[in-house]
Order: sequence, then C-alpha cells, then structure tokens
Amino acid sequence: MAILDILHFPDPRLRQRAAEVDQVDDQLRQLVDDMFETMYQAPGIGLAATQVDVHKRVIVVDISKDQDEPRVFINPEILAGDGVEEMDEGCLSVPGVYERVQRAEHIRLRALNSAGEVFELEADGLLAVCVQHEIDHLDGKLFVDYLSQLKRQRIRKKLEKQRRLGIDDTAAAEKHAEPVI
Ligand code: K1U
Ligand code: ZN
Repeated sequence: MAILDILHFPDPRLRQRAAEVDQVDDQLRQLVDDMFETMYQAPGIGLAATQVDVHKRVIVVDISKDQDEPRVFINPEILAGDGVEEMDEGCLSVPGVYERVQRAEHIRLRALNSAGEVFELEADGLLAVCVQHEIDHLDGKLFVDYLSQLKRQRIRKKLEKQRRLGIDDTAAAEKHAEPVI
C-alpha cells in the first residue's frame, strides 16, 4: 500500500478527462487500495484517480464515521438524477475551502466493482453528492467551477499563498483558514 500525492487546484492535470477502464486486474486493485489509503489518511470521504494523477475512471468513497464502509466505482455512470440538494462541499485538491454547491438530490448509477462485475445503486444525501463530486473529477471538473469567477480567483490566490507558506494538506490548511468572501 502507498500514500499517493494529491494534485492541487489550479494544476492543469486536474482538467484531464479520465479514460474508461477496460480491464479490472490486480494492478487496478492495487491502485484502488492505494487510493483508499490516501483518502483515509487525508482524511476525506471520497477520492478520484484524477486527483492522484492517474487518468482512469476510478473513484473510491467512504462516508461512514468509522471509515469502515469502503465503496469502489469503476467506470461510474449516472443513469438518472432528480431533486436538488445544496450542501457545503470540500475537496482534497482545494484544501481548506468549503463552499455551497447544488447537485441532484437522488441519483441512480451503474459501475463496475473491484471484481469487474456490473452493479447499480440508488444514492441520496451525502453519498449522492460525493459520487457526483468524484465523477466531476473524472471529467476534469472541480466544485469551484460552480462558483463565480471572482470567488474562484480568490480561492486560487488563497491556495497560492498557502503553497508559499508551505501549507500543503487539508489539516494544515484548516488550521490557517481564512474565509474566502
Ligand atoms: O474529492 C475530494 O476531494 C474529496 C472530498 C469529497 C467531498 C466532500 C464533501 C462534499 C462532496 C465531496 C472530501 O472528502 S473533502 C473532506 C471532507 O469532506 C471530510 C473530511 C473528513 C471527515 C469528513 C469530511
Ligand atoms: Zn474533490
């Protein structure tokens, strides 16, 4: 197992569209294990392969308090979505920033599991929001794209300042948090 480096906004590699996985093999399962280790250590409730500079359609999610409900989605597809949910979102690639975003409240999705089998799932609440946020990463989209250009610019400056000060993870960023108005 390994802790992988997480790319930070505005790194252009976060804008790359991830490719479909054509074979679920031991190498891919190793990537999934490393992504879980990286997500749990951050800590976060989701992680997309794009964020660790691997451009394959793989996401991991665990919204449980005890980090004991790991979920893997390979080639995830949203089949349907309805309702509107507004939630404060964070992102391991935008450390220390939380902003309100609107998404579908309820989704139905299809994906492959780590054995390469197709499954379908209905999700709502935090799970639905987190899965939509992660699928956006696979498409090169970040939650800051839903904000105004002015807010995005302020976030970019805040992250540049954090980098200059050597603050490069979520925990450290939260200690030095200043609001983005
Ligand atoms: O994709 C990511 O960068 C992970 C991100 C997922 C996410 C959070 C909130 C709404 C939508 C998607 C995070 O995990 S940010 C950190 C976070 O939310 C958290 C960390 C520890 C405990 C609980 C939450
Ligand atoms: Zn994110």
